[in-house]
Amino acid sequence: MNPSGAAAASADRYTLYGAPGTGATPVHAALTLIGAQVDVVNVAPWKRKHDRDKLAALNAMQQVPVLVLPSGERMTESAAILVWLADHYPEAGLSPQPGDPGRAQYLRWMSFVSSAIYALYWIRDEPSRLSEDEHAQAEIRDRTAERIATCWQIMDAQMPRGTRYLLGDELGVLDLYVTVVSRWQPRRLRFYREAPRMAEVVRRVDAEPRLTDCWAARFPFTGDWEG
Ligand SMILES: N[C@@H](CCC(=O)N[C@@H](CS)C(=O)NCC(=O)O)C(=O)O
Repeated sequence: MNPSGAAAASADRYTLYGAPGTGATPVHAALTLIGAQVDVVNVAPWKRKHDRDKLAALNAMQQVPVLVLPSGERMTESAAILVWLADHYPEAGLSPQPGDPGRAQYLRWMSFVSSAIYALYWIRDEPSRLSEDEHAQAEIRDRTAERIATCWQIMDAQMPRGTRYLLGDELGVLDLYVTVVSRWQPRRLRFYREAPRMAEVVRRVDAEPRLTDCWAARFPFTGDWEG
């Protein structure tokens, strides 16, 4: 990042709604790399009615992340937030910018992670949303785990080879997104098997020194975190 870009970013203050380990985590990681200020509001809507009520005024879907921009405008949808941040701070080098030959594939995979994988957690995290039957719920958990694994395989097979990160040699928002979403069920050990190319990348992002404090605060590597 160039020094004038860093100074501009550090004057910007965001409010980020979302508990540790949620889709707010890649957003926090992006804001950390950008150098912007972040006030965090730890809401866990799947756990507490109080948090759902609090979120309802900000996001009718009662989901996190919600990001309040310095202008006061509110954004939801993790992929859109990450794309917007990377576009808004081009000096941070977090995405191929409009006009870059890598832009189409970047947008394609950002959308893929959101729509093909992340969206399944609305069902996986609470299978009773689709069925009251406990056997059916177990089946839903198994089948969504398989579907997520297949999606990672499909994505892995199409990632370029020989680059440090998913789309090149610069760490970008797609890397942050995959690094966090790959930690959700069925978790990392399965992900490493299904997506060996992306496994190398997420391990590199886990170990990124600029993100050490962010990971420790927002998604610590503790217990049997890999699964
Ligand atoms: N499409 C949304 C999905 C957000 C989402 O599912 N967030 C989860 C936490 S990681 C949540 O708030 N779940 C509560 C619920 O869906 O009731 C996005 O990409 O931001």
